[in-house]
Amino acid sequence: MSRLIDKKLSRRRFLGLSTCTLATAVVGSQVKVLRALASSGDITAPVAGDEKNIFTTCGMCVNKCGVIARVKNGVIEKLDPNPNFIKSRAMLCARGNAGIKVVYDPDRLKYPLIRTGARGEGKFRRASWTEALDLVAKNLNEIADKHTRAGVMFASTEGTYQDHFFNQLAECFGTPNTVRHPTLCLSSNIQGFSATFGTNPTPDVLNADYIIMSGANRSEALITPDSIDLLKGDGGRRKLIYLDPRFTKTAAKADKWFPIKPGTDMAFILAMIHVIVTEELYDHDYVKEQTVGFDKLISHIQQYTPEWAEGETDIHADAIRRVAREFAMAAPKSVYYHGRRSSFMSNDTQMRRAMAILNGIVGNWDTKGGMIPNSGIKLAKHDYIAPWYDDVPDRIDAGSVSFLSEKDGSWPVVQERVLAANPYPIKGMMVYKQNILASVPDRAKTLKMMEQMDFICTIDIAMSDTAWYSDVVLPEATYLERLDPIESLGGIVPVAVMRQPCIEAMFESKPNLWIMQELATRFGEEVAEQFNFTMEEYIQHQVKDNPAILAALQEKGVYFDRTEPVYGTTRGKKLKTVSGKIEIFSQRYADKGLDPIPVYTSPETIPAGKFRLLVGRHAIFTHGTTANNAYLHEIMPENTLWLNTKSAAGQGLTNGMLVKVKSPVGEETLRLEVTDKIRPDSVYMAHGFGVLSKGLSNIYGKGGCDAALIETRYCPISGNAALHETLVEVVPA
Ligand SMILES: Nc1nc2c(c(=O)[nH]1)N[C@H]1C(S)=C(S)[C@@H](COP(=O)(O)OP(=O)(O)OC[C@H]3O[C@@H](n4cnc5c(=O)[nH]c(N)nc54)[C@H](O)[C@@H]3O)O[C@H]1N2
Ligand SMILES: Nc1nc2c(c(=O)[nH]1)N[C@H]1C(S)=C(S)[C@@H](COP(=O)(O)OP(=O)(O)OC[C@H]3O[C@@H](n4cnc5c(=O)[nH]c(N)nc54)[C@H](O)[C@@H]3O)O[C@H]1N2
Ligand code: SF4
Ligand SMILES: [Mo]
Repeated sequence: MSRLIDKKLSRRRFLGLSTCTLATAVVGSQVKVLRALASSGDITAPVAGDEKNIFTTCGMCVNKCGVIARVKNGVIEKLDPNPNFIKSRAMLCARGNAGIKVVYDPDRLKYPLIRTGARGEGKFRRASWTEALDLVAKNLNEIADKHTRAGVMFASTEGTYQDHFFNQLAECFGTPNTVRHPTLCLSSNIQGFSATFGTNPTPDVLNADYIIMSGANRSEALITPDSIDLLKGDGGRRKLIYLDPRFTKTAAKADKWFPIKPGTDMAFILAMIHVIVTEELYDHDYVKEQTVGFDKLISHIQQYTPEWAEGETDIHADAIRRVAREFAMAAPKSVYYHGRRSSFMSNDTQMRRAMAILNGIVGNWDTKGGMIPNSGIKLAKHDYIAPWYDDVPDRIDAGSVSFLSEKDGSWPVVQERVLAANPYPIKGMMVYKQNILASVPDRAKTLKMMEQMDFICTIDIAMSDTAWYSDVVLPEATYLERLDPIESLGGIVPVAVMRQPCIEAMFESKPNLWIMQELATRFGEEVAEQFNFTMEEYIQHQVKDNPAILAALQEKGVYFDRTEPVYGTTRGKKLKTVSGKIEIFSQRYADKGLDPIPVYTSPETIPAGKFRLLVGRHAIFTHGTTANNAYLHEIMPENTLWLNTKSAAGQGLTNGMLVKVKSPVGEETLRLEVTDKIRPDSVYMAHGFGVLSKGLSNIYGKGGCDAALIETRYCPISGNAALHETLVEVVPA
């Protein structure tokens, strides 16, 4: 954020602007963008008559798989996987296939809406874009006048660079308060691995002989290519060890499933390190040359014996020893897979550090079958100059956690501080592609936070709960109707993708860039200037140093510069840590008063009659977003509460009955699923039901909402929400 760092430095960063050619003032209408696209050449390849096959990119989840849209007479008839798309191994999952129902959904947002009733009552009237945008600008400017520009926050989740424009608008508007999704998802993971390796690497799933996966349900929580590579034939060579309190689809595919006690993964890992160190199974040369702090680790892990860990994890000491030995024997083609979401417990960053250290000492860094630093496809950046406002204070969550991302902030901290107006009030909120009432812990608290706002505007494609509680709702064109920027998807084999409009945007929906440009003009000339380009120009600029990228996207729907991994480029070289080596002992952590080597603390004991609430993915849904999709809804019309057979019997609860789940912050009613697929001390529910919005007509009134039950807790190092620290009671409804 420009004004958070030194003014001169930020100006220097923005000097790049002078080198990029921006066209004269064009606030392109979407039609204009489409025309520009058509005139730029054969981005779409017509098949016959009015039939077209259009390469584009799935927008149903973070993976961004390659899609071929079959379009006939202006109607998308089918979505197929793009066989050229190496990242997803030419796969399109259930959600990807159901994407058509996002476009042709009677529930989709069609027109700008302005609230007429009380907040949450769901009374809106249709408005013109001009009226709605004028109202947004008027309100945000008024709030800025009263409370400085920091009085407005911008909340968003990533898309194919769409949220970059949103965050650019935030910066140009002049607020430091951007809150993005990482602290609801993976920020402690990134922090823990970066503190150790200087970067967050990707496990080489395809080539590893031994994979330990804990807290990552890759057969349901799909991450490409890992989900597919995990199941790929390896001649029976690869072993998968899986730790999860639930018997998931990944557990079903694993060689060994350990129903670990939730929140105790660090004990398992430290005990593995204990075995590997005391039995001298680590990579001696690698540890000596490429790591710092191993000597301190030796004394540190003496206390963490497998027998001790058995008491914590409920995994037999002999099994821990066996897994540790097998892991070390298979190295360097063995990985402790660290996954993505890290929002489990408030010690999550240190738990991820333990994972990273374990990987580090067996020498699997940047070698086939090990932990590989990500690479990406280089795209030219568009720079801009954000106007400067001297009265704007620091972020509202500044100083709250040890390593706060200036761009992303910490959602749980922001929620609490906005509510307390500490250290200053935030009275306006812009939301883009984020459903905070379903994804930020403690829905009642988030509602209170929203209630104290003078103005809320949400840009979405559906009437999410967050949109339902907004004052102005703006309809974005869906991903199949938009031209989105090129995005580099980093990984072991990186690819670049782009979204192309398959049909013209329906109703009055508009792409994000258009909405941002219209708001920018309302925030003044200086801001408008920063948005003075068409999407086509933006894309052309992205590929200015490598036009082959756009050509490949047009011809094959994907760009890649290699199909095979390249290993060892960083081996023996300085890593991006302070010491240049793998940091088993982190001086940076010590300097901040944090444990320099992870220290274990037990999770809270669960009293009789209570259960730990676990949340997690479902293969056919994306977060709280797709449950209302007509095709997907048919497969799973509501969520259930998983409860172990013995626990249910103990409480007189039976399969299929309606139960009340009570937590310290909320109460939800849903149907009980009695099952042996979960530990007796835990319950689980899928995300995405129990909605407040009547605008989600398929699922309104069905199932329960996990966010309504989860308490606000977070990791003090990364600011990541801890989603699994809440204990609940289950009683008949
Ligand atoms: N189908 C589908 N795929 C997705 C997504 C989606 O919404 N739908 N979302 C994407 C996103 S944004 C993310 S972040 C990833 C998330 O990917 P993952 O992190 O792999 O998925 P989750 O299901 O959130 O959590 C993984 C598992 O952790 C288990 N678990 C809970 N507590 C513990 C514990 O203490 N220890 C251990 N070892 N396990 C525990 C849960 O039971 C769950 O099965 O998925 C991505 N892929
Ligand atoms: N209780 C609970 N909370 C969680 C999780 C959980 O499992 N349970 N998971 C956590 C994780 S890992 C993550 S990543 C976060 C995700 O949480 P969020 O960041 O809030 O993301 P989603 O829930 O996917 O909500 C995305 C919103 O964007 C809208 N949308 C979809 N496509 C478009 C589009 O093209 N344009 C626009 N403008 N809007 C669009 C959807 O309708 C939806 O309202 O949630 C976290 N929070
Ligand atoms: S994993 Fe499924 S939903 Fe996600 S991008 Fe790929 S096809 Fe789309
Ligand atoms: Mo996530």
